[in-house]
Amino acid sequence: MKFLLLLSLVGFCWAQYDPHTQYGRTSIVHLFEWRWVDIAKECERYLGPKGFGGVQVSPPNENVVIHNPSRPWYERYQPISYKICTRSGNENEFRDMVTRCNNVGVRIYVDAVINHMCSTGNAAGTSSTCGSYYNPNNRDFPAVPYSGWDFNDGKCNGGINNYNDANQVRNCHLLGLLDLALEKDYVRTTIADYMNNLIDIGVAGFRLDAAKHMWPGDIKAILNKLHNLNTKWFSQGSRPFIFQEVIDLGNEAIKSNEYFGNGRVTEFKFGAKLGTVIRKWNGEKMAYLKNWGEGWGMMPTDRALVFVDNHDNQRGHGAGGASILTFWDARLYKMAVGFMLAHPYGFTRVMSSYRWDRRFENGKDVNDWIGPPNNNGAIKEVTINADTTCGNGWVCEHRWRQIRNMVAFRNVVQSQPFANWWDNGSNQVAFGRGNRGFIVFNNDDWSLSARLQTGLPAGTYCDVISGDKINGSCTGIKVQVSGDGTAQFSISNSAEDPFIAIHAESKL
Ligand code: AAO
Repeated sequence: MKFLLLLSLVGFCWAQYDPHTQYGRTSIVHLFEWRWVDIAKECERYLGPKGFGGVQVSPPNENVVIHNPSRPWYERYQPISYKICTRSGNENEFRDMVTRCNNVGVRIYVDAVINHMCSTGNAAGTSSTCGSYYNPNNRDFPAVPYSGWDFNDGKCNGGINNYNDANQVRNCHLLGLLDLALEKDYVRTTIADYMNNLIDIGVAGFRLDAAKHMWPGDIKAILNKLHNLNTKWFSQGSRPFIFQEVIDLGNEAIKSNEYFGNGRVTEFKFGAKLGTVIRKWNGEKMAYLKNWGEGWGMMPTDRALVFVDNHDNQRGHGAGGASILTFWDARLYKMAVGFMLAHPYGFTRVMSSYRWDRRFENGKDVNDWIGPPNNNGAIKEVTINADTTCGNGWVCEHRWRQIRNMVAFRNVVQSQPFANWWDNGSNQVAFGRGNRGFIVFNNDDWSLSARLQTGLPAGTYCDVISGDKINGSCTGIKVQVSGDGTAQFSISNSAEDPFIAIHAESKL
């Protein structure tokens, strides 16, 4: 019995579903296109102190350099070799980042592009971030090395025309990208060597790019070759955290649950549906969020990696469509991220973006390719303004007070049950997490005024959306919880942020 208990404990704590964040840290942030030197500094000056659990970094391996258009962000999804050598920095800088972040309790998760190499559309040459030669036409990548034998051309030589055909999706060329033959032991070992190098450096896990385009069994075979995490920072026997990018909105051949055996899976329904609700499209109302999560046809909470937007669908790539909320719709976006972070469903990832010259023609952003802020191609430093926001074109949503404070809220209410739901039948809703936190939203076109059961002990609490608790006093709205746990809430529909959140550590 004791042994079984221990086994299940081991299964939970050391397995591929566990992000291995430090105790009390419950979210990660995607620092899209940041340089390693900036991430190292951000871990020390911000993410560690503010309770972030980890960072998803852009692909660290050598990629093709595209000049037309000029240095798009997406060139990083076209690998040339597994050398750690990109616009974000070299291997020494990567190692320094991993060490410094781990030392302040912030984990690093690598975006692993292992389904394919670069596109057939690139001419042979050395236009790559480390100068390695490649010839896509001959399937020649000597810096790995891969040759014609290592690709799936024998099974399929063209693109994916039908997402209802699993064979096509997994054997053909996604977007013209050369599809690796992951059933070959040489290819599996080569990829595992790359990932093991990163594990030994100290990363905590991986996002598996385009996992939908790989057979789950091939992924499993690669994962079986991976080392345990570095014992300098992780307990003995810890397995790398795995989250697989599988887009399953419910209408195609490939299902998320085929991948559960390997690790967590990205839940794309989450952002698409939450965006629809907060925008009040299709007759949706926040009141319907009462059974959010599995009740909305989403995967089991312990398998889900959730987010409001990602680097693809914030610019019209990938899936989710126009309902996806992003920093461009800041007011609604903050509510959506606040809802995500307050709600117990899934493991949460916050997006952190850069601004670009968005320009719509016929409903499509023709500048969806624009890369990060740069000087002649070199990524610009993330500078920090006096008011703690970022400069040089970096949006840093994770530094917005409302978002940063909700990351802390989620830490404070960790493992507390969903409780005290209230709604007005429309778009005014509230819920708590046990006796540790409570949040109220007004997304109606009229004011909210209600006395609600918060579940919290009596006292005066600081609303962490409109302000901060600093040195025992509150720079925002104060909320009085009485002895019976109820409090009066008033939220104008024209408030800058029409929601209020209080928690055990915002008590004055
Ligand atoms: C670039 C150019 C291409 C060119 C290529 C090669 O844009 O025109 O052919 O170079 O020269 C990123 C960029 C791509 C870029 C690529 C390589 O997004 O634009 O291509 O780098 O540089 C599919 C995959 C998914 C993938 C997503 C973008 O399933 O894995 O496309 N995401 C990851 C990364 C992404 C990266 C790659 C993969 C490649 O996050 O950044 O690409 O490494 C359906 C399917 C989805 C499918 C979408 C889009 O979705 O379900 O699986 O995603 O189509 O093709 C409704 C439906 C929904 C549907 C959606 C869109 O919402 O309900 O199911 O419509 O039709």
